[in-house]
Amino acid sequence: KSFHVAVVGATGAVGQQMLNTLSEKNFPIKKLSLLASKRSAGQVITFNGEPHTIQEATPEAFEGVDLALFSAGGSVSKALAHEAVKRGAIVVDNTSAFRMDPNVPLVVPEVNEEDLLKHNGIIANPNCSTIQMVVALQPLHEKFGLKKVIVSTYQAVSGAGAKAVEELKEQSRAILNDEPFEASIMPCASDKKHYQIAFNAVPQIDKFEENGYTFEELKMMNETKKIMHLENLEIAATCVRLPVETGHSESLYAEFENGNPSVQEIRELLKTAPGITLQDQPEEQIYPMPAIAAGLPDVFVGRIRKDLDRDNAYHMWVVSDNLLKGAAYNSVQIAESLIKLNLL
Ligand code: A2P
Ligand code: 11C
Repeated sequence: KSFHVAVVGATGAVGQQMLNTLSEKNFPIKKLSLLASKRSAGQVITFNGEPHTIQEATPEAFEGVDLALFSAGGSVSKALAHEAVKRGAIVVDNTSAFRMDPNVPLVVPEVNEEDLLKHNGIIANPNCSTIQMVVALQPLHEKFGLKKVIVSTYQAVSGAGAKAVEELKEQSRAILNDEPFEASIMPCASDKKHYQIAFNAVPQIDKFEENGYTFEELKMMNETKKIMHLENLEIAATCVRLPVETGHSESLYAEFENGNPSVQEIRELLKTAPGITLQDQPEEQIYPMPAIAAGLPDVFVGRIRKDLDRDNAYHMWVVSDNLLKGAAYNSVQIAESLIKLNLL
């Protein structure tokens, strides 16, 4: 069986990785529709050696589509996802548009694949920084019962799109050449002020909400509860942008309800857990880093330590490619799970 697949936002940072992942996984594609804004219509993109012309994303562009992978921003998803479903497609949406909708499963296959069984046409792909965290937490939760999480992130600019990567590169060049520069995208294109990202660390990702948290922080907190089915989890996030091109890093503090495993027990559990590569040999200076994780689909975990004051608490460092497991790779995995469960 093969499928008519549409990629919405095919010219973007995530869209490009969707195409790479579909190709690398040899996803069964009968026909491919590459959709983007009117600006890109007519542009040609090569997929598996074949030229494909970009079309404007319109409701009619979804005629005959079986699977639509959306990554063109929340407003595009809100305008077009239902149009695609109406025409018979299953939508895997990479934006935050539908993630907290109770009728929409929010899925990381290693954690809650079975939630796909309840889908109503749209499946949401979680935020990148949430995905890598829940992949690392789920095997520990299954054994020890997760009680509390405190996470601080060190996020790459590609999470904010292709233009943000350009801004980092241009600013870096300008600063190294002692030339003037302007910040026009980071930390958040739609917010009032913009700050330098090159040679900086910015504690704002997305806009601030009234409670003082940013939307990115709230996404991590709310999405984790939904994906792991842990409504009462105690969780707090602080999200920071760094001048890294690709690969989000996270410092995680996790407290458990049952037992106080040794670091070695935790390592053994994570070593065999799906989607995880353990890189934890401090004596050899082996630990995860974005420069090594970028381009790879796994979630990398290291620096596992017991808290020195609390027996049931642990610290660890989690790194993953935000465009792959954080976005495109997870979306294609969702599509593969749909096939496996006979839902596509
Ligand atoms: P385009 O290149 O035509 O602007 P990124 O996250 O890297 O910024 O990419 C955003 C993606 O979303 C791009 O593929 C972009 O296409 C697409 N996009 C932006 N606005 C629209 C729109 N109104 N309709 C369809 N696609 C859009
Ligand atoms: C970032 N996490 O790194 C954001 C990007 O909700 O899918 C992903 C936004 C989202 O900027």
